[in-house]
Amino acid sequence: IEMSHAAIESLEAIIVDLPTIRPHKLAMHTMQNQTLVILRLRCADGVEGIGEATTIGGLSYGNESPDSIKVNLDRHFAPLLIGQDASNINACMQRIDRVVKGNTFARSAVETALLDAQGKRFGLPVSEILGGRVRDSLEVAWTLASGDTRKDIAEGEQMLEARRHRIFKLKIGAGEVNKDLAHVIAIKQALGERASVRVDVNQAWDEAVALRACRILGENGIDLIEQPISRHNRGGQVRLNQSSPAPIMADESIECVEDAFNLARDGAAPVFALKIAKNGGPRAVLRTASIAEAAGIGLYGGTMLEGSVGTLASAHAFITLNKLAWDTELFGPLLLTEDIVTEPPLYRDFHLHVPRLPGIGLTLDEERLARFRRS
Ligand code: MUC
Ligand code: MG
Repeated sequence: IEMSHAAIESLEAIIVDLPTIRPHKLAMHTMQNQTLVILRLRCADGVEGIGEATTIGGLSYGNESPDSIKVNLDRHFAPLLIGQDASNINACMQRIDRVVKGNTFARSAVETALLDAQGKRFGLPVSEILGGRVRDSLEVAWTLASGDTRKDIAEGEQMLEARRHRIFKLKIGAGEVNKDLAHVIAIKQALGERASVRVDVNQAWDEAVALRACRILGENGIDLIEQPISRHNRGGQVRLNQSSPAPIMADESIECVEDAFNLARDGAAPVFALKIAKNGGPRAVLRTASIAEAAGIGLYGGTMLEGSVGTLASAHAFITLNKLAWDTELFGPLLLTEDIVTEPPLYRDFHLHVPRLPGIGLTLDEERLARFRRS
């Protein structure tokens, strides 16, 4: 194959530590800050694509940590990609497929950077490179996870008042189950019909606990129950799906596109959380969306609490979809007190507005990046 004018010259993976507005309490980890991995992919035609691979709480959420993502990008992905034609995204990603197992977070950063570069090269938003957007904005849920019921209710009221969010996800599973249920019911009663209230258990319950708890949540007006039990208990997920009065959403159960197929085949969940990081990028997540659509499974635009880059990369993919029945949770940048881009994403009237600029539509702020990058 002849040398392209857009040959990939270098990949640089940068770990960035950013402060959060408050602690964010999940079943397996309490975040005191957030760590992003930003990827800069430079091409011979002068175009730079940017991508992001971000997870939650080191290794407490998934199989990749910020540190392992950086090492794997530097040592394993970069040598495969340097010299390749950046404008042929299919060829680049298939070259990775042949050699790399798993590592969907790192893969997602690469696929995002290639899409961003392609968009800048042709003057098109990533959504148009993906075939075209069918909307310009996405409704965004907020997660109430301060760990305190009264604070969460006050935060929810503020968000409603500011017209920023009217869908709330509560993170439970760390505490005693009856206390968690009381916490959820108190918040639902306070917010009432003004809000959609959902929970994310992050796999913390066993099947017996979940059987009872899902019934109580459903009877108390909770709209959606995310990943109540372990991703490994497939039989339990299928049984729970048959007994729960409130719909179940698969999150951790999907670590790759093939997981999505197997969950759909088994009838394990009527709703899928779509996350670019867990499928291998904005194109890869659309393959999971296609599987869900074919199986009659509802879609939700999920997040790994990425910063602006990963959030808008996700949004460009999600705005190409026919239907997102459960909306999205693309609020990552709003959990951070600092950003590393010149123009942060725009949130208004319950929605994230997706720019019609080339690529993902963001420019790195070099001064801020230098300040927050890990040395
Ligand atoms: C998860 O488990 O879904 C998404 C929103 C949030 O608050 O945490 C995440 C991760
Ligand atoms: Mg989740």
